[in-house]
Parts: sequence; C-alpha cells; structure tokens
Amino acid sequence: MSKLPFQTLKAFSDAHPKPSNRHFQYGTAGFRTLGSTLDSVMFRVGVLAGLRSKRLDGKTIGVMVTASHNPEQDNGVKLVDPRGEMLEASWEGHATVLANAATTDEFLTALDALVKAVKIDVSKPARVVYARDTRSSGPALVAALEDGFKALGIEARDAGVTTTPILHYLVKAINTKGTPESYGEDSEDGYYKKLSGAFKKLVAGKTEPEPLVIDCANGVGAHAAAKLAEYLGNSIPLVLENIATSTPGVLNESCGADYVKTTQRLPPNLVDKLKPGQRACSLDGDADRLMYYYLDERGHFYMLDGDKIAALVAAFIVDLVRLAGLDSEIKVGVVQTAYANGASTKYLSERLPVKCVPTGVKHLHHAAEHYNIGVYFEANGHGTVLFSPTTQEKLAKHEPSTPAQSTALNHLINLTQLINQTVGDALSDMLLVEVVLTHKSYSGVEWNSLYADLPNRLVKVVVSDRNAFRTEDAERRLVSPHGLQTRIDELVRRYGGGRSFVRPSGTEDVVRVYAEASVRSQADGKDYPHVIGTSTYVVFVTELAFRVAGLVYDEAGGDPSRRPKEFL
Ligand code: 16G
Ligand code: MG
Repeated sequence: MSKLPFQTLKAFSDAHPKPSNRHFQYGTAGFRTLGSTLDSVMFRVGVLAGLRSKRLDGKTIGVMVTASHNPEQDNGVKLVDPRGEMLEASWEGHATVLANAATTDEFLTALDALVKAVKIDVSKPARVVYARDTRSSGPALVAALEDGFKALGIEARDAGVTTTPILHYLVKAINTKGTPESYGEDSEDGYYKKLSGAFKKLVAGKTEPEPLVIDCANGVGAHAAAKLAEYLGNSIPLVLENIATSTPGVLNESCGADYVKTTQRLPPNLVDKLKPGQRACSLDGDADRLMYYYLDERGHFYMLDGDKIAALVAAFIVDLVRLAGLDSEIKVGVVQTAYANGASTKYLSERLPVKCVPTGVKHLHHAAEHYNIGVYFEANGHGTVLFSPTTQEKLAKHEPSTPAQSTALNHLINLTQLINQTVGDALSDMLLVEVVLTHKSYSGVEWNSLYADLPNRLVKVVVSDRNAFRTEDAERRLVSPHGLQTRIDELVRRYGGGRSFVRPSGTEDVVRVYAEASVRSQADGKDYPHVIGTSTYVVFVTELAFRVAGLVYDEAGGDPSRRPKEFL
C-alpha cells in the first residue's frame, strides 16, 4: 500500500496553522463558527474529503462552504456523501480529531492513524465537487480548501457559488452518471431543467397561480431562484425580494426563513409589498429551508412552517397513491422531531404513520428511508420526500387500469423528478407546495386551516457546558443533569399540561427550551386562529418556557448576577 504524500501535506499544512485557542466540532451542520477562524479547518476538511473519496473507491464527495442562516460573519463547511446525503456519522468524529490537531506534526500523525484505522487505500483516486454560498469570507476559505485538495492530489471540480441542495444534487448526479439510477445531468442547468420540467408537467392544464413572492434572504438562493425562474417561464410568476447578495451586512438580516420562524414575523421590508392573501415564502442563507406565509385583510400574519408543509404534502401524496390504485403496496409515512407542533402531529397521525427522531437532517433522512414514501420536515422548514428505489420501480412498472389511475400515477412519477430527494431544498419544496396548492385550488387560508397551531415558545439558555445535558426518547426527555426532568415535569403539570422539553443545541453553545400549550381554542372567549396574538395561552406558554429556562440556568450553575431577567 502506498503512503500519504507527507512532504507535500506538511508544506501545505504549515501554511494553514490551527489557532491555538480554538476547539472545533463537526456538529449537525458540519463545522460552523466565525469565518475568520476557519482557515485551518478548511484546509484539513479538504484533505479529509479526499480520504473519504479514496475510502469509497474514488466516488465523488461534496464539500459545501456555508453557514446557512447564521449571521454573515460566520461561515462553515460540511461534507456530502456519494449518494448526496450527509456525511456518515462515524466520520464526524474523524473530522473533529483532524480539525483539532494542534500542530502540523500532530495533524500528519492523526491522518496516518485515520488511514490505518479505517483501512484507506491511499493509491485509490480521490474526487470532490465543492461550492460556497455568497458570504464574503467564502473565497479565502475556498482557497484554503483547495490547498487541501492540492496537498493530497485530489481531482476537484469547482461548482462555484451555489445553494447547498444544488451541491447535494450534483454529488448524486455525478456518482450515478451513466447508471440506471442516473439522477439527472451533472450540472446546475441539469438541476433547473429537471425541476422545471417536472413542475410544468404537474401543473399542465391548471390555472396559472397568482404571483408568489420569494424572500431570498439576500443569499445564494437569489441567484438560484432567478435562474430557476428563467426555466419556469410563465408556468408560475415569481417575484424575487431580498436579492442583495453583494451588499455587506444584509445576509439573513431581518429576513430569511430562520428570521421568520424564530420571530414568527414577516421580514419587515415585505410588509408593504404583500397584498392581502398573497402567498410569500422565505429561503434561508443557503436555500435549504423554506417558510411560507401570508397576511390577511387586517394585516395579520399567518405562518406556514415545515409542519404545515409536511401536512399539505403528505396528504396529497397519500391521495395520489390511493387514486393510482397502489395503496395496498405503497405505504407513506412521516418523520418529525420534538419541535413539530403538537397539532401537526395529531393531524398527521390520524392519517398515516408518524415517527419522531432527534433534531438534524441525518436522523430524519435515515428514518424516512424506512418508508416506501417517506415525508420528513423539521418545523424550521427543512425537509423533503424520499421515494424508495423499489417504490420508484413499482411506479415505473405499474399498469393503471383506468384513466384516473393513469393520471395519478403520472403525477407521482413527476413528483419523484420535482423533489430533490438528496436533502431539503427550499426551491424544490416551494415548487412542490405550489403544485399541491394548484391541484387543490387552495389559497394560503385553506392550507392554513388544515389544523391550527398550538401556541409555542422557544427560549435559548447560555450555559457553560451544553454537553452536561443529555437526552433520550428523541430528545423529548433529559437523562442528565440528574433530577432536572422530574422538576420540568412538575412545572408542566402545574401549568395544566402542555409540553416542554430541553435539549442541547448541536450548532451553538446553548441549551434550547421548547414549550407548547395543550389547548388552543376559546382562550379568551375568541376563536384562536393562529399562534400570533394576545391569547392567554401565548402568555401561558411564554411563562412556562421562561420558568423551564430558569430551572435550566440554575441547574447548570449559571452566575446568579447574570441571570437573564426574563427567566422566572
Ligand atoms: C442544523 C441542522 C438542522 C437542525 C438545526 C438544529 C442539518 C443539515 N441542519 O441546522 O436540521 O434543525 O441544526 O440546530 O442537519 P440546533 O441543534 O442548534 O437547535
Ligand atoms: Mg440552511
């Protein structure tokens, strides 16, 4: 077995020293922190991507440089496995070890150990495809990444500035090229063609929808949405907003899917641009999350989040499977996390199997693979639909016995082309939503009325060590610190039921507290149409969240003099 090119690796590595005062962790979204600290991490991830490719016989690995919805000064990097999925979990640990080697010598030693431990044949070829979002720290970080590629002699393809889901698409398209599982042309244009082609077939003969406003978060989604719009032609009128990708300081600032979800508000600069009832949606900074919303005649804001998308889409697919005459053979299921609104879980469970898994795309994605058709969405707007290989084969071979069956079958086949099955994709999901709304002749109002959200509240608690918090039961219960869960249970009971859970964040040094009311209606004698409002239940659930936050803060040994005053 040949050896790693240690001399070359050493020379390159010396040019990318690790900052001594930093610890890096490959978390749920890869490495993500202040962009200015990531030079050594990028270089080392470059090398690691090559080793991963060699380990997988030269299959192409994806590398995405982005910090998604985080503030503009942050950046990050994550690896994509050959089928377009998140990096296999066991390699997250290898990434963390390499990133934290204090010196070049330690880095080389760690590389050598990794090669031996996972039995990498270094003589195998290594191939990667990489991309970045629009952050200004991107070019320098990509240069460091490219040094990693050069140091190991990797065959690298630059996909330029593009969205995370397009990079995932490319990885899968490259690795399936020329095979029966071919995922599409391995180019960005191939992606737009595939999605727009399927969309046009799905809405053929239907009434053209009203214009849809897209808040692009001033990020890379603006580029992709503009190109997609060209391919879509007049099949759907799109109005792009927040497209200032080269203006410093505006990325994700008071806009984007995360802003909308966490503040439960419309981006302020859209207020005057939306007509009552007009559909609008927000992408996040790398266009893998989607939030829909609309304003009513009185200017009240209604949010349609990942849970509402799951409800809309899952019910539509279940109907199509039944109409195609395939309901005895193809089972549809849904995957959610503990953050799913209780009302959505109730709505969905009454119709199909629902599973709850820990936060993070990799957990949802893998659980969804266990269904024939698996719909997964996080409340934050990240999700997709997976059609298992045997289901896709069944759809291709099934012989419909009536024209109605044939139509439904074709719709299902076109959905497999419209949906980016590698990962959540805001633009693909947006077209999916538009297809369902068009087929059902729904406006946002009808969609929103599938179920009414229970009032809920999310609170962050800064703690000295989030690793002291460990959970079980898909993050719904704490196992440590010992005794804290019992006290949370008591509080929740005192508040007349509802739901609250505490989990350590996988992306920030904080612990998150979620609280939800158990009842929604007739709170103050008025009908309770949506979560935003002055209902006693909103007050109630906010109070519960802050009480739990207070418990967590004290339990974690938080400094009493710096205890946030809203914690009860
Ligand atoms: C990352 C995850 C997302 C999850 C979020 C939770 C991926 C690609 N993204 O953004 O799925 O909802 O982290 O963040 O897995 P938290 O752990 O900080 O709450
Ligand atoms: Mg994102």
